[in-house]
Amino acid sequence: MKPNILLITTDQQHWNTIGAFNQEIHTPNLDRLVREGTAFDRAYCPNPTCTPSRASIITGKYPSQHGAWSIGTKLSEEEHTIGEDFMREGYKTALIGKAHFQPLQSTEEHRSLEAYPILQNLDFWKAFNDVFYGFEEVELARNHTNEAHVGQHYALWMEEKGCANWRDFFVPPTGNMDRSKRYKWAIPEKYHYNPWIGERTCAKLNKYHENGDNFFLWASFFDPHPPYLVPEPWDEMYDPDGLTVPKYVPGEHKKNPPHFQMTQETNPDFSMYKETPYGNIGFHSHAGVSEQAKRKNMAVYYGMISMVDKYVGKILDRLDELGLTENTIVVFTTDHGHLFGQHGLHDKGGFHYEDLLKLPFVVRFPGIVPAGRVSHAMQSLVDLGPTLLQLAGIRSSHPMAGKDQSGVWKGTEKQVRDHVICEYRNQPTKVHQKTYIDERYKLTVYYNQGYGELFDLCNDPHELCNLWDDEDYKDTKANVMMKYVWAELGKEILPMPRIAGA
Ligand SMILES: [Ca+2]
Repeated sequence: MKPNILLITTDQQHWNTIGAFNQEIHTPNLDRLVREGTAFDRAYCPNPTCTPSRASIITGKYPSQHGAWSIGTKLSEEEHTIGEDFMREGYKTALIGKAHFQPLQSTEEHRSLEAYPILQNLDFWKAFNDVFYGFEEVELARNHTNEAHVGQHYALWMEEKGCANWRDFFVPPTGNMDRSKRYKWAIPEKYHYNPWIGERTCAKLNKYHENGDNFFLWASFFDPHPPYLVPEPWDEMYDPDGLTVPKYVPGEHKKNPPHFQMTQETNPDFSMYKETPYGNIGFHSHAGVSEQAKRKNMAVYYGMISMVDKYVGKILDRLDELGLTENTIVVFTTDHGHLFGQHGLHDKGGFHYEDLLKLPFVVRFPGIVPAGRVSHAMQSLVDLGPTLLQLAGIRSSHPMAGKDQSGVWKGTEKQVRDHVICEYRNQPTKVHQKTYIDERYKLTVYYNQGYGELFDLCNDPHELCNLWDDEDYKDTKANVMMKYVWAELGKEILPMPRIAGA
């Protein structure tokens, strides 16, 4: 019997936000997955932003290979996706929630469906039944909390549910919500996109069960990505004063590349990093967030995660009710991490700390993937494609850069990778960096720059001491640099096998 695949992702969830490992947060359903499956404590994104990382999930390639190198770009429809492999083998495929494979603006040359104004043409989405990047059925939205990008299937659903005034809960120009409102979102929970994703995912499960179909189904949640906004009671679930807030160590950026220190200034001039009309994520002042604001942000961020957890629970319950649990591989993860005060930084950008690159990552496959185990084997989101296909007994028709982790997930192999690589690029030549991470060291290089980062994750797990210019680490740096260059060569894709002597 072929296994089913249920991929559940959040957006921008810090690795240490599962209750089973962090007593300050309550996530009973994720804890259940941890109990019933294997949690990986060294899983990484290939890029700490949405489009590049999400495109890596469905292509098994790095952003420098699949071409969607930054947000604001588009994954080419020519790229092969794992959904196409699943479809070829008779699987039903669907994506519910956030795609973000395409940008918010469309041009003649680079057409985007996730763009204005088609994003909000509800009749178009009502009739939409094209295959989208290997997903036969998609039900999409594009807004994080109250953002004006609300539309597509989520808006249709709110109307179907009788929420005629849905525009009241979103900011202008789409809606009329006051932009200055933070933390408590007036939208009733029943109209929030979490129940929408939960309900529609369960509806797909019902249908697949009824028809006896194998499936590759992606439930793609939007939270806890900022803005920090969640309906009651979740906004007040956590007492801000009861949380351990991340610390900034004064002076910690002294040995870091210049953009780190600049974030701590009140009015930094980042203009030298900009070579297109589009800005660099995170390249602005991060200073001036009060202790009180940091606490409240964190409390609401945790509330957003706990709310997602409730709807993850509903999906897991439905698997149980339909008798699908035993034969379904469930993977829970996120597209990248989040900074909420660590190193004096907020949100994301070219700051390759573990907070941003490392992910929560749990796999459940009863009887096949050991239950209640924590594995230290390194994982990357580029590995998801090859691994899921392997577990389904499907050979991809196209080569991928990711590694087959199926033996590691099953516990029959200790590890298949001794490093991961994370890429980040916001401009054609500037803000172009890559990070190599192995068991102990993390090295970050910047295109055409003499500066960089070397952290010893064993002796300096909080990444406070950059060893890049440290004379005592000169040989170590040269060694790690060599390994990084090898890793770059090793991740190259062979588009076809060599089939002849000449
Ligand atoms: Ca994201």
